[in-house]
Amino acid sequence: MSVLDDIKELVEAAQKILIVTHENPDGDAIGSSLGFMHGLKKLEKDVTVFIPYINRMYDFLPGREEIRHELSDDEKFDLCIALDSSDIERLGEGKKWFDKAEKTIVIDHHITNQNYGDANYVNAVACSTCQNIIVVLASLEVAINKVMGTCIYAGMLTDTGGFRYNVQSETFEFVSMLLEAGVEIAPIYRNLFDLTTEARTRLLGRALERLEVLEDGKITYTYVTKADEAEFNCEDGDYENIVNYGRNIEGVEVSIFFREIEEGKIKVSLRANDYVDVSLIASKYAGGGHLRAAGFSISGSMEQAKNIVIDEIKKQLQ
Ligand SMILES: [Mn+2]
Repeated sequence: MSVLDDIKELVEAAQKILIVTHENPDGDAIGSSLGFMHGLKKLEKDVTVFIPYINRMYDFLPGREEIRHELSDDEKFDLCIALDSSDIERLGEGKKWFDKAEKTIVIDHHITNQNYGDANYVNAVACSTCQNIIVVLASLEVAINKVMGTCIYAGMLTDTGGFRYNVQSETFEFVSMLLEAGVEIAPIYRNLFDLTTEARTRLLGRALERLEVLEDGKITYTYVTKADEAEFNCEDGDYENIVNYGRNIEGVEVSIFFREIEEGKIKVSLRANDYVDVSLIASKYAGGGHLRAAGFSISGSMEQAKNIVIDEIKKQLQ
């Protein structure tokens, strides 16, 4: 029996089904959860999606209002399905419910997946968990409709950075199926990539005004303070993506973004384009990240943080 048969058997045997996903859920986590919820409902299952916190950029997704942010201790589920989470710890609050469920299924696309369910469908070639959901729904003989397709497309779009990364020819065959189901892609793109708020735009404007370019155009940096965020009534996360504006300037290798978290504490975000390994400096300051995208916090004033970090980056450029 294939794992898809195992999943079918587990789903058929269950009535009350819980879907959980990883902490700090992204478009793929939320899209796959909602897309699969809509699909399982077609099989007349009683489906609950539990995600403690969701950024409001995902509010447009159909079924968003059904997501539960809390569960009470006496609730019981026949089956718990973990989506887009490579290990059980990443489920955060969802872990407890995964542990408690009678049976469990894991659907994911991370090559590092720990296969922690009773049945594990992990296809790491897929661009997203959402793409794997299309396969699982087909094996459950659920026809994808516009509502399911909209959620699934959102996950495929975000996990591939707008179909730039981790994409294969089959990715577009799956997208083609979603278009056949009636999915309208323009509003999804607008909601996820273009739509912003006044606060976010004003904070970005302040940061761009302050942008400095150093070392023959190879380094750029800017910053925002707590006072800036208060002035524009910013929400948490409104500063995200500012660092990429510097990175996108022609000739820039490293973009640095400083953000005052509290008095005497500065968060530093680093982005590189081609050859500087920004994870080196991040690990020196107990931060984390990847070769070309990393971050860490540093104690001191904004001026001190700027001097230290810019010096480090200059050294790496030599
Ligand atoms: Mn994913």
